[in-house]
Amino acid sequence: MPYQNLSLDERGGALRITLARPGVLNALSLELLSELRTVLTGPATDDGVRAVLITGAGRAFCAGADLASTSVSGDIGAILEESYHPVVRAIAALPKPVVAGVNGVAAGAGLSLALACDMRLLSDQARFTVAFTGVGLVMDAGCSYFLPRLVGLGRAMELAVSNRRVDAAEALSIGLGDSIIPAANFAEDAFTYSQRLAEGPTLSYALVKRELRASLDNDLEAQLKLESASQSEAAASRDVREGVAAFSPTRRDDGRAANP
Ligand code: T3D
Repeated sequence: MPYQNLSLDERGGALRITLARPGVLNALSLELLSELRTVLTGPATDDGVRAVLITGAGRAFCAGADLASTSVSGDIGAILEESYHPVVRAIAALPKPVVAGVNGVAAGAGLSLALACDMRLLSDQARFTVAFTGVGLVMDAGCSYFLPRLVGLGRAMELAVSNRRVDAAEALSIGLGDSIIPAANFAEDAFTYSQRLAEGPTLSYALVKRELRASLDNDLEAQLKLESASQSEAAASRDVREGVAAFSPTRRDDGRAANP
């Protein structure tokens, strides 16, 4: 299926989704959001896809809502529910790691999109600005849920009212990013990073994603229950049999095997 606002490529079980409106810093038109939702609830759910990378074409990750095509005087609540929330929910629901490859600036709902992902891999040219209050709006598309959980309440408030630009080094130090790689070969290196995730134990990663996301809201008792249930599921999988067998004395080739 052809997409007008995204490009897709797949390698070694990793699906790369590139937001492709570089002339407007990959700003989110309703068409782009609709295509993103289609991919996240379609091709990205295929069993052969074991990791997803979302990144941006050109010098930006995403500048947020397309302010040139969006009317902020209409029923924004309905627009959010119809166009933005399905994307945020689809990322949460995918049972595989979804990485934001933040190649450049992420602003407003572009920041929200990066925060909705499971991890944020930053180019050394990445920068963030909350931006919403700069145009008289408030955080949306999950920003007010994820941001304080990642950076703390006070810092989230400070970022939201100042709209100052946070560079990659600061983003890493406050928990907005998880690692930084050089911009020079970012598109390729971020794809390789996602491919490595795709080679890992997919069920294990899916269950860890479920545990971590649930921990944002669960109390200790609920989380302990979820860990037990998740561990039982993981323990029944082929990945765990292979992983544990690698430590079995009968498989050792260093001459120290216990049971000849
Ligand atoms: O109804 C709804 O959908 C409401 C939902 C709202 C959610 C939101 O996301 S609200 C927040 C929206 N985003 C912003 O307010 C950010 C606006 N952009 C900026 O502040 C700056 O562009 C950046 C900090 C992101 C980058 O600055 P810089 O100096 O690197 O680039 P620039 O020169 O400002 O922008 C380059 C071009 O992209 C420029 O077009 P031109 O002059 O080259 O033809 C600029 O107009 C365009 N652009 C940047 N951001 C947007 C945009 N076009 C449309 N929408 C944008 N958000």
